[in-house]
Amino acid sequence: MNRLIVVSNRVNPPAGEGEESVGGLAMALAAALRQYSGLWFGWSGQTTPEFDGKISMQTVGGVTTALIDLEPADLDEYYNGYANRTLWPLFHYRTDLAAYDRVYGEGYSRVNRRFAETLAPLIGEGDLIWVHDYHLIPLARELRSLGVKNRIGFFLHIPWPAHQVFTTLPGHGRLVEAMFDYDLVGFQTAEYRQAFEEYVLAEAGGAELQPGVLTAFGRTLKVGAFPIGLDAADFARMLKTPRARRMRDVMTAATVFRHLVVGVDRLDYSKGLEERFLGFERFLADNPDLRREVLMLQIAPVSRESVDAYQEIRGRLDALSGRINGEYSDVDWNPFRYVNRTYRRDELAGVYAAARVGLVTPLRDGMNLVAKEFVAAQDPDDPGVLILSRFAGAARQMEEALLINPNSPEEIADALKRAIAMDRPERVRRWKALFEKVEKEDVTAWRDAFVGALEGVMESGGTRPAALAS
Ligand code: GDG
Repeated sequence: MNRLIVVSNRVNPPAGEGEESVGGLAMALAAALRQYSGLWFGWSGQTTPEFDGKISMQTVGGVTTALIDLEPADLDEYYNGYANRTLWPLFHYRTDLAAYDRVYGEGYSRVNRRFAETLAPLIGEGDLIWVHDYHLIPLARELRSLGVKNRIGFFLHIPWPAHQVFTTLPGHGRLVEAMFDYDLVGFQTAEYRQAFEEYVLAEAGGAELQPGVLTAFGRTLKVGAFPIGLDAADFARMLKTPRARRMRDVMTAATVFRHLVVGVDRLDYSKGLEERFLGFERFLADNPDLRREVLMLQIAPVSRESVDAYQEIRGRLDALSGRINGEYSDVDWNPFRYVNRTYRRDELAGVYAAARVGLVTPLRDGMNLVAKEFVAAQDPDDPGVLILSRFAGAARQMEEALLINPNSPEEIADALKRAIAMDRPERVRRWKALFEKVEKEDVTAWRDAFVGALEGVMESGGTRPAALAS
């Protein structure tokens, strides 16, 4: 087996039992690497006054990590700048929030070069390199310029936007050209892959040589859809822990004679939280007879606080949750609980287990692992109902959920009513179909499919240009 080198912006191996960091990517990568002899390379999350290329290596939770510090300007221009103020909003269709600044682009290139220069000496012959997410799109280009000839794959965790949206990015051609220095590029769904192909064909003068093999910029590239999944076995183990059970019991006791509706999201404008709150408000307004029968709990730990759009949405959510409780609370009862704390993963599992409805309504989402966690946590004999946005990548696999348009408060309100009224046989039937997929299409299947495809690049004759093939 070849050694696997995973590269991502942040490296967050599990700190301890149940204490993994918030964010789908971190969850998935820790799980994927645990069973692989390999290395996880990336930013430590710390800054240093002057970049020195120093690598700190350690082994945590069975995973070997190689961490570098970045300069404060890197943090501003690369991370908070190009990654989170330009690419993130744009790829989530928020062109209104996307900021374009030459300094951001320069920071992005500089940090990708720094990653490449520090990583290159660690790469051995035959190592497979797997780069993750939108922070590091040009990394293969930088590595190739340093003479690295290994197979390099890239996986995009967020959506690939439609052609018309993507072309609003200044310098879009350069970004896509850099992607052709990978051997394999993976997307969460076939829809994102198709959007990428459409761009290559329409905008870059490329062609499809055969299904899943594109040519453009004088190079060829393999592309594929690899839907990410949960570490289903670990999640099942966690559900049985005393902490998870206790949390389930606490939440069950707190909702006697009431149904718990739960949402769990990083506090991000792509997650559709405002629209969800409005949908719940509409449900309360439309259904006076059901008001006392539900409690909605929204867990939303804050993220990316130094980006202004995140501070603004936080303010709006505080106001909305206050308005809903102000309007509908009674002396002995309130309908809505909104918390910004971060919970342990085992505690979250317990919360999901106690819930009758999982409300997952992102406006755009590459995949969405919360939808899968909710399904994995349900009691097979009396499962809850998943309400899922049709704009989450997960909707492509999870058709048995109640699929809704998250922009419509009416659709959210109607789906809540339907979920609460749904009889047990229908809940069991829907849940079974969903659970089978969550279990089977898990993080191991995802990793094996991607790494297998990357390994296959050379074996099938190589799709890299002759000049680069080793
Ligand atoms: C990106 C893509 C894609 C949430 N609150 C707490 C907590 N979480 C955990 C959830 C879940 C994870 O964070 C969030 O994962 P998502 O998949 O929903 O979303 P992103 O963070 O935006 O991840 C996404 C993913 O990458 C993987 O490819 O699915 O589309 O945007 O696991 O449970 N975890 C803890 N405490 C919390 O309070 N411990």
